Amino acid sequence: MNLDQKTISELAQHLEAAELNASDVVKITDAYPNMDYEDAYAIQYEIRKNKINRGQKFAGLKMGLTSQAKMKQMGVDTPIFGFLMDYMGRGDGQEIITKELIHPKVEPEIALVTSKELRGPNCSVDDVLSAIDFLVPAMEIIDSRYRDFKFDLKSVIADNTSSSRYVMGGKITDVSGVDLEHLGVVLEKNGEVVATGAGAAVLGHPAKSVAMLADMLASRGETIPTGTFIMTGAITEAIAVDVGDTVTAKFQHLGSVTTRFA
Ligand code: 0L1
Ligand code: MG
Repeated sequence: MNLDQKTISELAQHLEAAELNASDVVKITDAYPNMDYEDAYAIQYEIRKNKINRGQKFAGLKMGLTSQAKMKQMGVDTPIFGFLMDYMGRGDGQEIITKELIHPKVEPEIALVTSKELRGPNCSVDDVLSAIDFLVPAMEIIDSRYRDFKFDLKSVIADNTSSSRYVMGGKITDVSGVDLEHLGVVLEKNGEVVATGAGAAVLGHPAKSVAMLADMLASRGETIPTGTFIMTGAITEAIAVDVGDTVTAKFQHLGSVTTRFA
């Protein structure tokens, strides 16, 4: 680590204020070019701790940069993870208040809840498949706090991987008999198809994303506890949205999920 605790606390407050005030900032590595990945996750965990200390509830974990396209764009070969809080979550059909966000983009994701603890290293796709309680169709609304989504990997990890809102479908599905790799999704904005994809867009298999999460947490001495809600990563590119837009993700087998940007 290159940053001291005081700087980590200040940067956590700086990024969380940008989130809560919906006002963008420049990437933090501009002022702290020597910060490392450990510092970046330390800032993210500090933001999480501050929210919990203020009485908000931890709701789950998310994987980000899980597509080859996004990893290539960032020049990296590993994904990143962030956290979700209850205030970020919406049910199917519930609205999202657009003015609470800076420049939201929507991406369809397969979400799941675990039925067993998952522990890395060497967590496998089979380990994950045997630890899925149920699947949920979901959408993530990413909203980087960095101006024009201009960031580097360390800055975006500190900014909780752009997490801002997520919407869960109303139907849960047992994983048995569901081919997550080939599961198709269609993303519609205002009734028009804007993106399509399949589960394999997520690291080749959405369960691989959860296995990598368990492995990344293991390097921190953490596990994925039983009952954890996890968003596995975007199946399509992220689509920019504006006030008045209605977005629906239609998943094969899992059903659909809709939100409107009020
Ligand atoms: O969930 C994601 O894949 C987003 C990761 C952060 C990068 C971005 O904001 O595009
Ligand atoms: Mg995402």
